[in-house]
Amino acid sequence: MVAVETQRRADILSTLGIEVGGSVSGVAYAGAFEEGHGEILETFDPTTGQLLACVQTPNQADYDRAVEAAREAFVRWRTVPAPRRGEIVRQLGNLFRERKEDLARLISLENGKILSEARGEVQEVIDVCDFAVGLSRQLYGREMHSERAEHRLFEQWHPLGVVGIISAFNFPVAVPGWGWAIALTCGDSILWKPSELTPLISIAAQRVFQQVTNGTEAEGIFSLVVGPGATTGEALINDPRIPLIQATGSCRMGQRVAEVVGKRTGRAILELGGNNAVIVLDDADLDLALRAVVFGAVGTAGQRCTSTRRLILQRGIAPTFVDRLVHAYGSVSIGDPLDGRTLMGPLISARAVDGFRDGMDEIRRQGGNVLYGGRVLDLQPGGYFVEPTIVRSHASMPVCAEEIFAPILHAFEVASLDEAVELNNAVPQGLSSSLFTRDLRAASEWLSARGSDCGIANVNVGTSGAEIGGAFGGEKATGGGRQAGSDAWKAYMRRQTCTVNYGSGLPLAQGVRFEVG
Ligand code: UN1
Repeated sequence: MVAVETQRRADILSTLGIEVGGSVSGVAYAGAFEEGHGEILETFDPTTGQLLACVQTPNQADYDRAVEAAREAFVRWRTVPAPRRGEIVRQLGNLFRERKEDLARLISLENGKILSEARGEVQEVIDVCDFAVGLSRQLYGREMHSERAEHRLFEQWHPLGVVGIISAFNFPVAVPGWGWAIALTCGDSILWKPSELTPLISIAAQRVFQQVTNGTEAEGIFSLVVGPGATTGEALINDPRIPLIQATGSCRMGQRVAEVVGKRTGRAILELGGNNAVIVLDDADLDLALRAVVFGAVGTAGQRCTSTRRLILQRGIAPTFVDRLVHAYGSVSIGDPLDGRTLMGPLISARAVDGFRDGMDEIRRQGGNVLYGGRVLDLQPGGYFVEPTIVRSHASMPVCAEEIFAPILHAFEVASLDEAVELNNAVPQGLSSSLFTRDLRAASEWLSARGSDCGIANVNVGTSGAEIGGAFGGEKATGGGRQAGSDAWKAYMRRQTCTVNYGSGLPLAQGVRFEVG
């Protein structure tokens, strides 16, 4: 039985102005929350299974008003100079800084991730805001040399429009935060459809936005539509008023988004499932590798898109490493995510527990040998707890190609780096990957064109916990999108190539002659 503090839960909700089981609107636009006339959505505490609150969602008319408001806000916002937009993002980052602790507690409560990770998640928003402030003075275009005399040729970047953000429960503010911070700096406005499983966190974030932007030139640039994927999500992806959709979630969801947005020739930034592997070579620093694997596989209860799902061990160290890993798993404290001693909280929902159970059945059926865990836990009545699990698997098991969103780690043995790379690349997904070695040649091979085929390839660093400064995303079934740092901002803007003739002749490009009369 976990000790769960009921009073603490009520206190966390009261910072949102909500009583346990109370009702709250999930619809906000033009700087205010409005009544939502769609179905009522219930949100639960994954630690106890208890109802936290009832959330009003939009019907079609509410949704339309939200999109129109976002469009109007965009038309104003796009003419505000980018450094002034950056100033608003700076203030947003500062308010997230001030509110870090209470937002982290709310994340921990509604999502179930441990407090330290929840704090890290808010920090990720703060970091990306800081990044975006600098970016607001660096939305550089290039100037090329024209082949024609007395001509200038250059490109520039303009705001794109309303950005639709569809986010997942597992990073309820950090990943959508990559989108807001960058898109706002780029002069776009936001229409955000968060996960149905974590609506309260998005409502709290919307309040932060309103606190910063209301009464400024940024008023109304954030709109929130909490609603089911089948209605609100579908409305968003089908909507030609939304030129860009940033979507995070399962490969299946992403395929649907790609299909619908592609059909209307909109733009989509997709960040979908991962099936991330850590390779440990015989010469690796095993202490380092062990810590990275435990954090990657057990952290966030295996519910990151970057979670370590496959462990590829070179034969020489495989038995020792597995022994040490099993031992380490034995000391993982599972329980209330709001308790500072807990390392692993619950899964997000009863459905996620079913996914774990079904996944384990399938793994056993296909010949996987459970080395640790594998069971659903009855730690707290109504809570969604499972054991962190290690399985000795065979590469030929079809289930190893799937992303089961739970703390299940498949361990494989290989003879060589070549074999390990082949196995790493043999799954449909291509998000994150890591190699542990002390050998420069092996590391360079891993990062070469014939090495890892993933969007993220690390050396002596685990698969999860990327910094915001790099572009984040993956290849193949992971969707190909990039978010957060580096030059990911370019996807949130409209590129324009301009030619200016400051002479009195009209030379044609490519030497074409076309004389009239
Ligand atoms: C996700 O799980 O969707 O790299 C994103 C990480 C985090 C982001 C994860 N910074 O693990």
